[in-house]
Amino acid sequence: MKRALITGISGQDGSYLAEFLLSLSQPAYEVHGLVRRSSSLNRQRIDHLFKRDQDAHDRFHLHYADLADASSLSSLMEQLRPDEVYNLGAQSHVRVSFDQPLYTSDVVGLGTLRLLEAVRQLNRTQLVKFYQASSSEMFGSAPPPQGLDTPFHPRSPYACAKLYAHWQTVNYREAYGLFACSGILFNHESPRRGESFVTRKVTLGAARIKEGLQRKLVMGNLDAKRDWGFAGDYVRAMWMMLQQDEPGDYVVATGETHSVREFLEVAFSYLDLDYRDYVEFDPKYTRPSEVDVLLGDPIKAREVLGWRAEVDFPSLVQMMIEHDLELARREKYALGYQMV
Ligand code: NAP
Ligand code: F7E
Repeated sequence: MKRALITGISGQDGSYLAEFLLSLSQPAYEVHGLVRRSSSLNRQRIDHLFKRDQDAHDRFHLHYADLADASSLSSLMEQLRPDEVYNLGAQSHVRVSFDQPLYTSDVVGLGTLRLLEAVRQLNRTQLVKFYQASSSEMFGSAPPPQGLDTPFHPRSPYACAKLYAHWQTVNYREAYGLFACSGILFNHESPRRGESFVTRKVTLGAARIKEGLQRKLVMGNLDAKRDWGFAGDYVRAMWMMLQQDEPGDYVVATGETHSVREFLEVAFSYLDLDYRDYVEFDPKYTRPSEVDVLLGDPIKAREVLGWRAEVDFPSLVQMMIEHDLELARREKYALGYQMV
């Protein structure tokens, strides 16, 4: 039985990764997640993992700790002695990072270093493999396509902090021989995506408009282009990186790019609506410095890991729209019920 520790387990990727690891049998995994204390519980994405079969339930555990608190990380590492550590925890919203640059840098940048230090101590007595959730935002304004040889040019406090964490990961590999991998993942989405990221904002908004629960959708820059894949596909790549003989860095992407406007068009048209009748602009949703075009080159992931994205753009939009339409219908039903 292998033991994995995941930071950010309550987030989109953490939930899919935990689900994936628990589904494996050769080897089977015991999955430990780091959660931080909040005044109300925030476990909607992982609740179902406790309700699976008894066997999976017994192999799934949560622990209080925080990337801002080094002592909690080293205690956890000492107590659990994991074989694999996946660092997915982050203040992951790019727009918010302009409002909270110091906090974002602390959790995303120094938080990774705190965790790497705890891993380095444990690695003296046993092999610990480390995965760092790096981001295509690190490429920023570098012209597309962006691959492992593309120079970085970050355009937000979030991206600068991720770049710091990326280089610390590379340096811990080179300086201490740590089995540390940096996965540079392009945008990946799902029905579990946070509601304030653009794809989910669109699919939730379109579904609520369809059901008469909302009249308009207020957005920022519709010309930005992103390489959007499905989160469920991307967590497989994280695991594959740690199963190689040698550690390394990888770009994980679909190799296709679409604008926010195209996403709107496809999403609304699934519901027989024209987005132009509903979308309004507000500069508060723009960023002081934007990343215009992201388009990844995942050649190494394809050739070395044998990984490729299985869900294409139209299927991803459809999956998210169908999920959010069901949510909107339930919301409408609950509202009607309250009025009776
Ligand atoms: P997400 O849904 O925003 O989840 C972030 C997770 O980090 C949540 O579980 C959150 O916990 C946790 N967290 C936040 N602050 C923390 C702290 N101080 N200590 C410990 N945990 C903390 O993000 P995601 O989309 O799953 O992304 C996973 C990782 O990949 C992140 O590092 C993100 O920056 C990176 N990434 C994402 C993408 C993408 O397109 N999704 C692409 C490239 C890289 P709470 O639930 O308590 O808030
Ligand atoms: O924005 C534009 C916005 O917030 C995408 C994170 O997971 O992926 C994500 O970062 C684009 C940007 O994601 C709205 O200006 C227009 O150009 O969904 P997003 P992101 O900034 O690309 C990377 C890879 C990460 O690592 C991050 O953690 O959409 N946009 N109008 C809007 N964006 C938002 N959020 N809201 C709007 O109303």
